[in-house]
Amino acid sequence: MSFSRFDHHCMARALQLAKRGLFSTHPNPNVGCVIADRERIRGEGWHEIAGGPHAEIAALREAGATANGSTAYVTLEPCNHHGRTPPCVEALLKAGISRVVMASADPNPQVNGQGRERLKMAGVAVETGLMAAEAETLNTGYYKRMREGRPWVRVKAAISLDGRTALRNGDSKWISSAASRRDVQLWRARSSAILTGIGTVLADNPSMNARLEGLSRQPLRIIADSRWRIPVRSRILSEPETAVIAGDRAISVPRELAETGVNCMPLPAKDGRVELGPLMSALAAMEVNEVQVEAGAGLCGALLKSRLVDELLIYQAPVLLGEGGPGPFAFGPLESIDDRTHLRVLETVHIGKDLRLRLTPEYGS
Ligand code: AOF
Ligand code: ZN
Repeated sequence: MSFSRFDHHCMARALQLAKRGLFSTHPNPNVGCVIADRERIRGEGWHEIAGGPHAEIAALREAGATANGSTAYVTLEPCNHHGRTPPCVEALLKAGISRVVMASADPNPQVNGQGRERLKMAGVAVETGLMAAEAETLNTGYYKRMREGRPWVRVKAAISLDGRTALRNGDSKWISSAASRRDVQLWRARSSAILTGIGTVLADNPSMNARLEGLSRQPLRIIADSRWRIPVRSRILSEPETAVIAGDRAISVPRELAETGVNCMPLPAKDGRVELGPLMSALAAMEVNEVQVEAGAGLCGALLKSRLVDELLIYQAPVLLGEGGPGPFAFGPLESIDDRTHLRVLETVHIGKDLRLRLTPEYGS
C-alpha cells in the first residue's frame, strides 16, 4: 500500500494530537484523529479522558459538514462497540467519511479488526499501517496489556558513573541533577502505576506521586510488601484509595492495615517473597498499562531475573561514589561472563548535567 506525502503529514499530525492525552487517558489508549479532504485538514481531535469522547468524535465535531466525502486519519482502529461511549465507526459512517487510514489495528479483543470490517462492509476504503511503529510506541503499555495480559514495566534508576545508586551508608540524596528529577516526574505522570518495595518505603518514606501542575490523575502506588509490614502512617498511604499493597496470601493482613481501607492484594509467594509474575498479571487485570518501578536493588534485580522488565530508564550522573554502595540491580554474583545480561540502547540524551539512557533487556531464548 502506498501513502502520499499528504497522508504522512496528516497521520504525523494525528500522532502529535494523540500525545496530548499522555497524562490523562489511562486506562484508555492515546488516540489522535485528523479529518481531511484532498488538500486541507478540516477537523482535529484527540482522546483526552476515559469516558469522554473518542478522538474521531472530537475531530468530526470540528469538521462538521466538510467530513462528507473526506478521509479520516486515526492512530488506532476506530471502535465498533459500545464501551463508555458509542461506536466511532457509526459516527464516521453517518458523517459520510469515504476513506479511513489507520496506523494500527486495536488489539482490544472487543475491537480487533471488527471496526475495520464494518467500515469495509459499508463501502469505506480502509488502509492500515501508516506510521504503525510510532503509534504502537505511544501506547506500548496498552498494547502489551491487551496482547499479553501484562503491563509494560519500566525500571527507573539514578546511578553514578561507577554504577552506584547510593553510598555504603545509604545516602543517595541526590545523585542525579534537579533537571533529571523533574524529567522523572513526566515518566511517573504517564504511568498507570508506580511500583516500589517495602525496603524503600521504610528507608525513605517516599510519597511516589507525580508532581506536575495540572494533572487530572495520579498513578496508582503499588508496594511489594510480602509480610504486610508497612506502617499505616507512611506517606505513600496518605491517599489510601490510590495505593495497593501486594503481600503473601499465606500471612494474614494486620487489622490496623486492613482498617485503613487500602487495597491489600494477597498473592502467592515463594521463599517469603511475593511472586512477581502473578503480581504483574493482577495489575494488568486492574487495567494497569505502564508500571514505573522505583525501588531498591532487590526488587529491581528480581524483576530483571524474572524477565519482567521491558525498559530501563537510567539517569547517569557524572559523579563517582566510591566503594561499598549498591548498584541498581541485585541478582547475585555471576560465575561466568557468559551469564551477563545484555541490554540494547534505545536512546541517549543529555538532561541537565546527566546522561539519560533508555534501554531494553535482550533476554534471548
Ligand atoms: C477509538 N478512538 O479515541 C479511543 C479508542 O469505554 P470507552 O468508550 O472509552 O472505550 C474504550 C476502548 O475504546 C479502548 O479500550 C479501546 O479499545 C478503544 N479506544 N477507540 O475508536 C479512541 N480511545
Ligand atoms: Zn471509538
